[in-house]
Amino acid sequence: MTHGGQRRYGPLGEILVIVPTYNEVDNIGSVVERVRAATPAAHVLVADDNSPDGTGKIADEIAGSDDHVHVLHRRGKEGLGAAYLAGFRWGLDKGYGVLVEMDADGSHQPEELPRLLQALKTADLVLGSRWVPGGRVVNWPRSREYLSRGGSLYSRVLLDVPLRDVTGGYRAFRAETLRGLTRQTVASQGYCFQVDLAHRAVREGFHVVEVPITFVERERGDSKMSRDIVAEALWRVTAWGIEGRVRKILGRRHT
Ligand SMILES: Nc1nc2c(ncn2[C@@H]2O[C@H](COP(=O)(O)OP(=O)(O)O)[C@@H](O)[C@H]2O)c(=O)[nH]1
Ligand SMILES: [Mg+2]
Repeated sequence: MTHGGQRRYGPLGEILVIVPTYNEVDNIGSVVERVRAATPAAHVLVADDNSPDGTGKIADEIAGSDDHVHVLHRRGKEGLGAAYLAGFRWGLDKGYGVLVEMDADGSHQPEELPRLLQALKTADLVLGSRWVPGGRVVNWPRSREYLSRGGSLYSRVLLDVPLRDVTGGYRAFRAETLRGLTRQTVASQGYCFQVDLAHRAVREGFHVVEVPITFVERERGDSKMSRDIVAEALWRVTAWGIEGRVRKILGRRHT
């Protein structure tokens, strides 16, 4: 358990960048190439949910000629959360010291990864943040910006999480942080997975740092955001909020 400040942090160890993919055939080559150029020592794991467009096959081809690139083939589309959990397990089993989350569509710029890793030297978890000073979003429709800002605000208020960008998916975890966060089952499937992990990190007392990023909306392929994903996030965050409040009230009664 950590409380920021005085704590001494160990060396980071080997880095694994996990890129979940579902139908990213036009993006996967470029994102892997950019990660390899920006952080040559890091390994990349593509976690593909058997994309019908052949993303997994392209990833295999890249992995065939680069020993720093790996592919995790999953049976079918099970959501972002499940793909990341499988990727984390793969990386933790192999002994990586840092596990990074990064979208395949170029929204999370690999060139900013060194800054996230620098911040992780004195943190347990680093969040790439669009909503801290210096952070920004390029080419997003208003509707998406409202949804994202609203989602973060709702999560912050309901869950008492002192973070600006709670829903973002560009993050760097120390392996020991991740082990602590996934000790209890993570049921979140869609994008509320990100809220779930941030909330757990704060609750467990981990030192979480937000680093400004420039998020660039995808130019190729389609977003997988859907009504179901928003609905899942809304009900789960609301349920966690109520649960937290009930716990507090019961806790007070006992004292
Ligand atoms: N493996 C896997 N990846 C997914 C799934 N849903 C989304 N992704 C990936 O997660 C990342 C973020 O999704 P995206 O559609 O760009 O969401 P948006 O940026 O919020 O519109 C992309 O790399 C997607 O390919 C899924 O069910 N399984
Ligand atoms: Mg995207």
